[in-house]
Amino acid sequence: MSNFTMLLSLQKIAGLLSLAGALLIVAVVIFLLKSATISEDKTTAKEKVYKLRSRYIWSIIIVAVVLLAYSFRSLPYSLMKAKADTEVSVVAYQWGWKMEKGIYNGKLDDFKGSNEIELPVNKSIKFIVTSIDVNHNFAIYNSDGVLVAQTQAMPQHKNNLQYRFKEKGEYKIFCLEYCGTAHDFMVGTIHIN
Ligand SMILES: [Cu+2]
Repeated sequence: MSNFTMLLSLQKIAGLLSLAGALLIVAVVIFLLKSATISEDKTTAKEKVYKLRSRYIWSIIIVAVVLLAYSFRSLPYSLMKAKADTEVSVVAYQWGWKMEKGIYNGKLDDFKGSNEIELPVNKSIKFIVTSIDVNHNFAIYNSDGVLVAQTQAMPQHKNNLQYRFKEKGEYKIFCLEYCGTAHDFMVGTIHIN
């Protein structure tokens, strides 16, 4: 299943959930309208409402905590800490990308890289990203055109971006930070084999 179809099915789930929520509200309103005709002692009614309210709040808290804990699983921080299998140095410039395997610590003017690189599938790749001139944004798109990872490319600063390519194919790099006239032509390619 591609990321795009996954997004679509997520949207369907969200749609069904909001429909269920709307139906629940309608049901509550109908219940309130019907029960409004039954007369009841004020103090006992108050107690009932308070009990219901605290139950309601506690169930919301429990649901929220469970959902929060569940969503932590998709945070990328553990991936970032894992040791990388391959390092790639990336230097952005007006207007293109230079990439080369390995950690580069020399002068950026001397950096020889290419805007195309071959990398292995299912390995943890650490991109060490910087810029030789202005701010750029190093953004990787898969063959479906879905953004899979990105980081800022900043002068005098190195940003680490760790990513594992799970599918073989051709990935494109675009700049997501407007950096001048030929910004749109800053395209690089990553071949995952
Ligand atoms: Cu740019």
